[in-house]
Amino acid sequence: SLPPVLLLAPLPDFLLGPLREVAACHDYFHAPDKTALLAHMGKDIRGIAMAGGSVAPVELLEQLPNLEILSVFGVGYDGVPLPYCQQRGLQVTNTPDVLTDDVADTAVALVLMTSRRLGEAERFARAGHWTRGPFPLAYALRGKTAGIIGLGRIGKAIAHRLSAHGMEIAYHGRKPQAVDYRYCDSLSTLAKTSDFLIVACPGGTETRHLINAEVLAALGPSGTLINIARGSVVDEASLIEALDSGSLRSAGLDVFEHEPNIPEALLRHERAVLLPHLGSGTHETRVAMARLCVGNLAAHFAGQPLLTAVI
Ligand code: 8YV
Repeated sequence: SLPPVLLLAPLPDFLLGPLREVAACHDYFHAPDKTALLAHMGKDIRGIAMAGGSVAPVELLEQLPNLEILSVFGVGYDGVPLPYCQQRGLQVTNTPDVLTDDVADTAVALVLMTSRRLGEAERFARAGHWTRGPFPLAYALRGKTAGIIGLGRIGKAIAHRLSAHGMEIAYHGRKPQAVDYRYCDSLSTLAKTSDFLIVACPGGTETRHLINAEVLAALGPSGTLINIARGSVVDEASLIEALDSGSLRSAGLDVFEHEPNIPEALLRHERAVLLPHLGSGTHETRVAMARLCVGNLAAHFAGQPLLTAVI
């Protein structure tokens, strides 16, 4: 019989198909009675499959005494309580690298959409306003500074792309790296120096509300905030205030604090470009992510080395 695996998120068919060949899937996310499912299956569950944005609370993991592995369908594992997993000897895997290019492309798209006001321009054209006069001028990228928070794999791919657009690159992270970009040892220095502040760091408690009113004030009235990482990194209330008061020019967001819910104040804001967390959302990348997510579970249950282990 196949090892029982609990599904904590809605997962695509091209993941579930191959997963069902190596595991018996129990859909916790869609279960009408989660308590009954846990009472019935909890002690047998050996694996978890979840998405990047989903959460595996300790209280749930406590009810799975035979759990061995959590496989995240995403690179971000901020929904996994890592210290608890470490202490219990649970394995955790994610899907790095395969999504780097698509997420970086999404960041560049948001930079272009905000700087050139492409969303507004598209709405303008569709509404037939062009016949009454031209769309207002926007802002160029050449010579502007992109400040990247978190120069990891995705941050570097964003830096590479934006350099090709003629932008200066600065970054902030835990430590300087052997790269040609300018390191800023504080977030407010980075924000002050940046025209576009780009969030590309992990989510979780350590980075919660890193982008607060003070950082947004340092970014200033000609600044733009871009977030392709996690909604939790940005204090959304402060962001809305900054946009409303004009102390920030614009924002390009693929992630939100309480997604899929987006605050009304952002929905109605002309200078906010909003995407529904689609950074890695291409056929090619999601299939590659699914292969890793299932491959890690399959490898574990076959007693083979994990493909992409976090711990
Ligand atoms: C996905 C993500 O949206 O990789 C991540 O951390 O947030 C995204 O790639 C998600 O994991 C797929 O549902």
